[in-house]
Amino acid sequence: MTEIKVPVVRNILQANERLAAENRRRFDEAGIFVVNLMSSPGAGKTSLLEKTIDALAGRIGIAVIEGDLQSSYDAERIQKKGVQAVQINTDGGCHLDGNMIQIALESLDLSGVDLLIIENVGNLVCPAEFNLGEHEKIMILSVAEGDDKPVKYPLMFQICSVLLVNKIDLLPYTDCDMSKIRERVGQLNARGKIFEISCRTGEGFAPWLSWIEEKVGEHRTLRAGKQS
Ligand SMILES: Nc1nc2c(ncn2[C@@H]2O[C@H](COP(=O)(O)OP(=O)(O)OP(=O)(O)O)[C@@H](O)[C@H]2O)c(=O)[nH]1
Ligand SMILES: [Mg+2]
Repeated sequence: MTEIKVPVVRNILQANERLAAENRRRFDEAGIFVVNLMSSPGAGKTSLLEKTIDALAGRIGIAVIEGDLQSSYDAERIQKKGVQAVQINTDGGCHLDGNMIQIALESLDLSGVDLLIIENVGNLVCPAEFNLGEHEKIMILSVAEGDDKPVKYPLMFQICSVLLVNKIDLLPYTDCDMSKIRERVGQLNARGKIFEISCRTGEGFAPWLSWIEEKVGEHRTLRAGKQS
């Protein structure tokens, strides 16, 4: 059994890598900075998008791809902010892949878009395995999930360049120890950035917004260089 299963899994991942590379070429040609946003269900991905859109709208062209098993709730939340959003329903699938992103892109007008954020399916395991063509992988951990998550789900913490620790307004009501999160994530991923935030109160948002604006600026410069 294992002799059959392993090559099949490898082929799926290789096929996905080709599609992700095509997506990446397309994003680079357009000079769009693309983020793959991951977390367990309910950690605050859509809340982060809503607050980030509120802060950056008018200065940065934003589009969003939403991934969920079912429903269009999240895309509707984003559209209420006046931002283009397309919903992918995986119909039971636990992660997005390169092909789903290609199909979703057909429904987006990328002219004037500087930043494309892909909200992956809520899951700390499978999304870590599938590249989408993004420039950065970002994850959210909410304090209510516990400070042991980096130990239990190490791959996700290893591959993300930014960890947003959300719901810090709830810290007094949990036994989550922020120093343990920092220490455990540091052991897995010494170069990753950690921002402590609350999507409820807005605390800690300034450094996160500066980071994303800086990245968008870098990609705008690349785009301008290609056009000149
Ligand atoms: N107290 C508190 N609640 C928050 C915060 N951020 C998000 N929430 C709440 O957490 C719940 C889930 O937030 P969402 O933004 O929908 O989470 P999500 O990760 O997009 O969820 P899925 O898409 O279902 O995986 C909502 O009830 C939010 O209001 C926060 O910083 N503090
Ligand atoms: Mg969501």
